[in-house]
Amino acid sequence: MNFIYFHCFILFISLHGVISNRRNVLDSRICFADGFSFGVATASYQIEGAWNVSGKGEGIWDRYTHAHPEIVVDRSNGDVADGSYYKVKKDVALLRELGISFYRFSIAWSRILPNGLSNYVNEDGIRYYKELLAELRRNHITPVVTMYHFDLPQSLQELGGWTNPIMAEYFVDYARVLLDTFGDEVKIWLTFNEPYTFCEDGYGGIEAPGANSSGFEDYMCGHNVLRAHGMVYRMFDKEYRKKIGGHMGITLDFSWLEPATTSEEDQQAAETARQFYFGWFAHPIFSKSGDYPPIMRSMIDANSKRQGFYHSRLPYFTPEEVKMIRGAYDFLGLNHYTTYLIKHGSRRLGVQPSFVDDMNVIKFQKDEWPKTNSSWLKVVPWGFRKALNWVRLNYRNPKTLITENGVSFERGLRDTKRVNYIDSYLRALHTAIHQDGCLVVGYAYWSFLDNFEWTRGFSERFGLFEVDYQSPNLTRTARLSAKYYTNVAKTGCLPNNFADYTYNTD
Ligand code: PNW
Repeated sequence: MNFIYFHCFILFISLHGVISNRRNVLDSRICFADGFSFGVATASYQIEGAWNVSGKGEGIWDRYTHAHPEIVVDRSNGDVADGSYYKVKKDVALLRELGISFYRFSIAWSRILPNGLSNYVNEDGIRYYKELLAELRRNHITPVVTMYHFDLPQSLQELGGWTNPIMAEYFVDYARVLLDTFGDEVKIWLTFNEPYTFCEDGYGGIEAPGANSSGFEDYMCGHNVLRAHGMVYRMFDKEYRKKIGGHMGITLDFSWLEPATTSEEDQQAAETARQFYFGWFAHPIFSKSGDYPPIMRSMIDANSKRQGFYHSRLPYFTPEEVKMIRGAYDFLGLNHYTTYLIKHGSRRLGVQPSFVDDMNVIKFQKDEWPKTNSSWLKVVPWGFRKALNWVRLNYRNPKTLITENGVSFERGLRDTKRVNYIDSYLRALHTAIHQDGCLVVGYAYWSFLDNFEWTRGFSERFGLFEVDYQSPNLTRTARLSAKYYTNVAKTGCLPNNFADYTYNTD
């Protein structure tokens, strides 16, 4: 068995439920199974920089941050970011130091296809990712590759971006280039990162491309992204699986949504919210019946009618599309950061029509929950366990890879709060696996490095490594959490001597 196959084997044929034999009977540490993998995650626009170098085409985040610097809190952009485009050797050396077994990164569509279309391939883009893959291979780190992490080529945005049904076909062409070019090296693929986030925030809100058309364009985007995902998965299954092997999934984000009270109304509202926020993309792919969640279908259809539309604002799939999309996965990539409380929205809320209005719930967080440097992110580890169990119960316990979990705090290397966050979330994950039976095969911390956090610029730092944006070579320095995570990745166990990571600096 060659090396890459071996790693995929280890990652995916997980020794689910088998307690690690790394320790002896007197060892009371919490340990993950031997087959469980630890990794870290990043995304192209957030770390690469080199936005217009060596033939790369313009992406929507290039255009958006240049045209509207005021949208980003510190008026920054990803022009330079972490300069990872120039630091393949350095970054992989740090990954190796971490002792992790996989690295999740994304490919910038416009670096490979500058115009978004497959008739012109940018050789330097291919060179860059090939170099990265070769370096990972040399260091025995398995690549997990996201095809699309928010950065559509600007030329395709001019055609309406994800609101245009033809985007699904262009995405298939792009995926074909990736599978043909990198399929020998990459065996674990994710089509999309967080369609909810880029459809709702990008087409329903003010993240790039900033369409700000909630209740319309967000649903169009979601519809075409689901079609695109299904089409790429079917192509992979039919034309590539036998030839190159591998596994394909999609990454969805799921913040746990807990009813604010025990009232029937709030329980109902929380379940509706889960179906809207997560089921929107999960139900068509992972449920037995496929298609949009019934509650989403009926509420948006009814609202559309009441608002005087002849057609529902939520598009309909053809029966063939339902079938194509249903079951289009080998595994689920899950991003989880935080938890919200949900109350029934007894009055119509804000703008009509909109996604939030369609759902008719009120979402908030408890003031007592520990704060972080991201306004949306409170530390609630028990929500992770609940989210994983909801997935297990609703979608027949799919094989799951945690593709992101992480937290932002202020600058500084003594990040004891981050160590606490990771440790508490890993404990919740361990319980979900070993007590509840959730089939989770690996975990990636977000993020490897501090990076460009979209409209929050460089103000929110998620890295295990701090990046000094003042220094000309963008110096990376390990935080305490890097030391903690290295220990976890190397031993597969959560340390008992937690104090080592909370009070000492070296
Ligand atoms: C993720 N929420 O998005 C993205 O995949 C990353 O690119 C990003 O850097 C990371 O989070 C940290 O911000 C999310 O509100 C944005 O729960 C918001 C939420 C979750 C994920």
